[in-house]
Amino acid sequence: MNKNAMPKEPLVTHIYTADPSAHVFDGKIYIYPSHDLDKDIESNDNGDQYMMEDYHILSMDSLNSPCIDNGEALHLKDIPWASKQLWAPDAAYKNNTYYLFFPARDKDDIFRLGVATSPSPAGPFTAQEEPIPGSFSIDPAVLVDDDDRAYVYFGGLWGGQLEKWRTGTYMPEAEGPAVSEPALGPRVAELSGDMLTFKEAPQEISIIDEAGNPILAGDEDRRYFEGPWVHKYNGYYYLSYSTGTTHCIVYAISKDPKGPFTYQGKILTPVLGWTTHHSIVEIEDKWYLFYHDCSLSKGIDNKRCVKYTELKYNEDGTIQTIEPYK
Ligand code: FUB
Repeated sequence: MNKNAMPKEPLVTHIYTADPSAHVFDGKIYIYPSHDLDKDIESNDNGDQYMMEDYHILSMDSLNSPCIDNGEALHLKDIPWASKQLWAPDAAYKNNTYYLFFPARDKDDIFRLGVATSPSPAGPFTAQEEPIPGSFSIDPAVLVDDDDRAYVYFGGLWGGQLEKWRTGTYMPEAEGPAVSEPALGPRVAELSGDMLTFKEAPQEISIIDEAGNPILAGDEDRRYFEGPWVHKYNGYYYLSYSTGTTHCIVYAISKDPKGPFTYQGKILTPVLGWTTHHSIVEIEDKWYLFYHDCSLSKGIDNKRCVKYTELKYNEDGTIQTIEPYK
């Protein structure tokens, strides 16, 4: 039996987990993480060390309950179009169905986004035959808005290939913008009613500073790298994301789900390990940050573990910065 999940401790220790997307479905907490392999793989900037092959969904009756591993929910071999690297997933509920959104490389080594469906939030999930038409890059995060419209946010630099889509088509040799140019933003697309396709071509999200100027590519403390998450608080959309090379989770806010988003500050200072990836969810009138670090493997980048901690707002709606080891 797993112990009760304690704040800032690994939720599970029998497998390595990362990139937690947490939701409350049917009164229970479900966490959709990546499942890191227990394999020693040399790290590189392309992310070849993240060779994940399946998803396991975690659940808790409440934050005072043990965290359960519901077993294998989807395996690479059951995704007809995918070849490798099941990276950070997310889930959504609509049409009496649970949808698992995930990135994987296709047979041409290009990252695409896939969808799988299940009648149960814990799976097992059945993948669609093809990736979402027109999809690319990594880290899908889905917001089902109060008016029932659903948006998928996605994109990641370097191994996530976002630089290669600057012109709208895949250019294998393309590089990112110069340091003095606006940084690449995450992409957003509204989903169709059946949640299986984009309703429109993805748009780039603009992240700006207080003066309305775009955050520049050289501003590595604030520019978008990967791992978008959008939640709503007091009528504002909060876009949070990883800054990659500077290893923080930061956020920007907007009145519109498609932005522009105005940069606000840091949510999480660096954790042990190169990557940082999170989600933000309200549970029984309090807010929580789910995140990962590499403490379970004592610092091995591709062997991560999922944790949570409370997240607090100031009266003006800004978020208090969390230091993971205090
Ligand atoms: O887990 C693989 C990749 O590492 C994710 O897709 C990124 O967000 C980073 O956490």
